[in-house]
Amino acid sequence: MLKPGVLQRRIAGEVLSRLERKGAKIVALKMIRMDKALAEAHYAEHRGKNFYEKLVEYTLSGPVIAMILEGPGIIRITRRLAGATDVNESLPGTIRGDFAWTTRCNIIHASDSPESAAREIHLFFKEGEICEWEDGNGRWF
Ligand code: FUP
Repeated sequence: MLKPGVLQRRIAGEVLSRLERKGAKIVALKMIRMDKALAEAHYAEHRGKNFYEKLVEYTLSGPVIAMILEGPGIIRITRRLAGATDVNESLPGTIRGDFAWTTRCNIIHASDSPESAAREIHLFFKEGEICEWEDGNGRWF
């Protein structure tokens, strides 16, 4: 999920391009304005932490771009491209390392396990919004 700062800063194409050029296959993509219930469900694991309220506030500060990416090892690869959560640790060359100044506004969310991916896909997408497609000869480009 590309957080509100991405559209606010006009870097949606740039961030999406990094994911795509690596080879991530987009099978669902949409721009939405999350509501409080969705933001709280999405970040339920952080409820009660000192950064939670501000995190939800940031998440609701503008539209987000939600997407489902597919590919072998996609979770690990996407999180490596995203970089470390803490902006003091995220390296140049990563999305967060290049574009995020504060940890709260760290630009991108990427599911951290197949279980959280399944949960988050269900929160953001209806079945008809997922578009499976074939990569021509079936190779992984
Ligand atoms: P990640 O899986 O990398 O998105 O990281 P977490 O699930 O641990 O954190 C979710 C979001 O909470 C982060 F993207 C930013 C925010 N956060 C803070 O604002 N402060 C913190 O100390 C930790 C996380």
